[in-house]
Amino acid sequence: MSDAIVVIPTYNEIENIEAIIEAVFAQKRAFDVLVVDDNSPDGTHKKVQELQQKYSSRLFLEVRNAKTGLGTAYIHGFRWALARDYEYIFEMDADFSHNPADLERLLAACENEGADVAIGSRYVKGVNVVNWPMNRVLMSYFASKYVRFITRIPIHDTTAGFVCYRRKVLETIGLDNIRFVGYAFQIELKFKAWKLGFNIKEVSVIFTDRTKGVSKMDSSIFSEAFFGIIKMKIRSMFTKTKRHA
Ligand SMILES: Nc1nc2c(ncn2[C@@H]2O[C@H](COP(=O)(O)OP(=O)(O)OP(=O)(O)O)[C@@H](O)[C@H]2O)c(=O)[nH]1
Ligand SMILES: [Mg+2]
Repeated sequence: MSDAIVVIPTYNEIENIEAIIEAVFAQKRAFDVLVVDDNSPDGTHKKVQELQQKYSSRLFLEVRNAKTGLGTAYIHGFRWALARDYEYIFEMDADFSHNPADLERLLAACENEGADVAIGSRYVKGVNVVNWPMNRVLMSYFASKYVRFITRIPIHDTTAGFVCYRRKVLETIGLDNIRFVGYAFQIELKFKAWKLGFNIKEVSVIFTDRTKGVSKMDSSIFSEAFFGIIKMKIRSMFTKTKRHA
C-alpha cells in the first residue's frame, strides 16, 4: 500500500478511465487510485472492475447508486481514504484536464516543502489553460478574483480541482460540515483549510480542456458558487475557528 492515494470521481468517463488509471500508475512514485463512480450508465465502473484484476493491490472502486454530485463523491472518497492509512489524499479529474505527471510535484510540495495543502494552480503565473473557449477562461479567472475579493483568501486558483491534502487537514476540517457540491465545494475546502491555519501552497500547472467525453458542468453549479460563497463568508464571521496549531 502506498501512503498516497488519488481519488478520481467519475460519471460517464468510459473514454478516459482506462487511460487515466494507467497514466497514474505509470508515474515513478507509487500512487494508489480510488475511483468513485455514480453508477455511470456507460459502464465506467465495469471497466474499473476489469482493471482491478491487473492492479488488485492498488486500484479501488466505490460505486454509488446515482449521480449525486462531485462534492459528495469526494467526501465519500475522503472518508474511505481516512479509514485507511493514507497520508496524502489527492483530488483529480478523470478527463486529463489535470496531468498525472504533475502528481509528484504536488506531493513534493507537501512532503518536502512543508505544505499541508498543495493546489495544482492555473493562475499562479498568468493563465495556464489550454483549449478552453475564451468565455470559459474569463469566467473561471474572474470567478477566482471574485472569490478572493469576498473571502480574502490568499489563493489564486480557488476553484482548482487538482489538490493534495495531508490527512490531518481533512480530519480537522470535519467532512460533516461541508455544504456544497460543485465548484463551491472546492472553494469551501480551501477556505476552511486556510481559516484553520494550514499551510497552503500553489504549484503552477497547465490545465487542458477535455478532449474525450462530455462536461458535467451546469449553471446550478455556477450559481451555488456565486451566492454560496457570500453565505460561507458571512457564516464564517459568526463562527469561531480554532486554528489547528
Ligand atoms: N462521481 C461523480 N463524478 C462526477 C460528477 N460530476 C462530475 N464528476 C466527475 O468529476 C470530474 C470533473 O467533472 P467535469 O465534467 O470534467 O467538470 P469540469 O472539469 O468542471 O468541466 P469540463 O471542463 O467541461 O470538463 C470528472 O472526472 C467527472 O467525471 C458526479 O456527480 N459524480
Ligand atoms: Mg473536466
